[in-house]
Amino acid sequence: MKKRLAVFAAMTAALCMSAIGASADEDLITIGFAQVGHESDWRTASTQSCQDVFCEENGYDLQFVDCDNDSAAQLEAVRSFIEQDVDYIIIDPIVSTGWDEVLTECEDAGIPVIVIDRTIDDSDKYAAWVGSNFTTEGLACGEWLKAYAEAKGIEEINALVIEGTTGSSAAIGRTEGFQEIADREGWTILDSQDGDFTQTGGQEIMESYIKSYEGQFNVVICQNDNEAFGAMDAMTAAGISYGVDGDVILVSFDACTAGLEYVQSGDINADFECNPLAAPFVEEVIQQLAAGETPESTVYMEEHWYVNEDIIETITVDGEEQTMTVVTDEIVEAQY
Ligand code: GZL
Repeated sequence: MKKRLAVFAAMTAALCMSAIGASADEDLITIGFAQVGHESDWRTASTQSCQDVFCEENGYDLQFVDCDNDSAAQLEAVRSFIEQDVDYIIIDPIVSTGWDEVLTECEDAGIPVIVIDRTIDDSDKYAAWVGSNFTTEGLACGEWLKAYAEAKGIEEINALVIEGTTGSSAAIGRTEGFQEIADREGWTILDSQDGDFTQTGGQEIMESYIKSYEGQFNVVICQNDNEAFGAMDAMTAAGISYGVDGDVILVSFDACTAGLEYVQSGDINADFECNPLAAPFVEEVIQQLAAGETPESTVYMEEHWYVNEDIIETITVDGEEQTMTVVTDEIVEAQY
């Protein structure tokens, strides 16, 4: 008898739990997130930010898809979210075009879309965008390099650029911004190729650059830290010195923890931050939408420009004075 009662009690408890679970699931806000991929430290932090905020404890059911840098897969992921009839869709667009058709489908399905990080340039059918100004990042890089070269008595700049993923607004903006300063200052950009924001890509492009341009370049611009790590490996293998005490000025973007550690050690001269922690700002947008309010259409993340030396304290970008921050242990400790 006791055994039957014990079994009955266990079955009842299981039914209750599943019922609670079911009703709790119905109360959760469902979010579909189509993420670029897993190509960099920056991307890992971006994904973690969303998973930390949009968790069940906070009242969310996050449907996460890692699109592995595949634009077709990303469109497919968004359409799967429409089929699931999620409450909101978050997109970090691998490339900035080819979006209007699927965003129209989201609009027709009555599902608000929030775009984060990279931009969509061929459609405005989304509620808000939360991210960084990539052109400003490129301009800041150029303005700092101008001031740094002058301070160091470097008269000629012969630069190699390792770009991010072709077609991504991050690569487009950083390239355009730096190119504007290079044109103004009469610098030579010997080459500019896509390293796909990966360490492997950075190393392979740098290896090919060394074959073609060894002895001709004194600046390498990597459009993210993982590319810079690869470029460092390639230059070290070729016996080329870089960084504060080297023959080549090495500049990066993102300023992830590992990148700032290399700035602090002097291997990377400067690192222009791109803040990946957008999720709290996205949640604010979702809460405004849920309350029937109209969110800001554009939300810029706060970012800093990091250096090893305190030679250049400020730069002026688009008429705005901006601080160059010397990396400290505390800054590295607190970074994403
Ligand atoms: C920029 C982001 C870029 C990072 C890279 O906002 O889209 O993609 O700079 C990442 O690290 O791969």
